[in-house]
Amino acid sequence: MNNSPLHAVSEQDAADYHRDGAVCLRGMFDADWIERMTRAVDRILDDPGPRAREATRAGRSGRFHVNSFLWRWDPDFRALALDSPMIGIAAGLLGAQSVAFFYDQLFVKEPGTAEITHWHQDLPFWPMQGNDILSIWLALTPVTAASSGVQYVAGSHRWGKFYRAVTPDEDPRFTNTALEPCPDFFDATIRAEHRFLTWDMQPGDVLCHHPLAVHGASGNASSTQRRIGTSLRYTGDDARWDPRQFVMRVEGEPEKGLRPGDRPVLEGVFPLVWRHGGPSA
Ligand SMILES: O=C(O)CCC(=O)C(=O)O
Repeated sequence: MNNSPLHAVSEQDAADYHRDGAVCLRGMFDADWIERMTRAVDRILDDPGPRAREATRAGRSGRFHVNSFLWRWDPDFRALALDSPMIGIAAGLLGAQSVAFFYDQLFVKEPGTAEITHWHQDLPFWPMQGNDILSIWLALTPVTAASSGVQYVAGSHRWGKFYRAVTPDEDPRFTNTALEPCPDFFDATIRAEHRFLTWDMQPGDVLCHHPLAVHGASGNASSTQRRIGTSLRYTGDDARWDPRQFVMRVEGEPEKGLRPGDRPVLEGVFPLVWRHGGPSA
């Protein structure tokens, strides 16, 4: 099982990430990781734990399962978060003095799942501010545009927009009506005005995206192929704790150890995973 990425993050990868807000890095995890995490996901689908959400509407086919903070109780997700190629990828793309783990999410769409992933930016959901917050979406199955590959609006992280958050199950607790809704980039007229990024992926490939990159995904039109992605988020130098209204609750009571404006690094909650020139914490 590889602990460093199978390929170093290149200057070109970093340039693509900064220009477009998203980049696909191929073959970063070996087959042992994929097997281990696929087994972990099977276990979690059977016994999903406290933060699971089923985003499949009543009467619709398939299953859209969303889960989070798995690292806090599942040993395989914990290893993925704290001791895996994720760390080298985050350090390589964030270019930070140090990197801390934020949280994980799991997105499973069974074959025939109609539910889309709404177009959104991540930062409006989070009690954080800053540009140095990287999401690394690891494919655990083959993924194509038709089987719900994540799509990005190229360059949208630089628009200066902060769109209203909409969760996969449209939870009203996130709905801040003071914010502008995110346009529907599936609409052909809107679509014609933008450049989109999406990649066919193999297990072990990762997508890396900026917290303000607009992204979404179709349903899973495949009748045979489950689609599994798990997104792990890491923070770098300019990330700041910002526990405002309409944002998700973080496990581990970070409000007891952090004040607004602090760098989100906190033992047991936001663990430091890498330091420039030093051993991992
Ligand atoms: O996998 C999906 O459908 C959504 C992924 C996503 O929104 C994310 O990783 O931020």
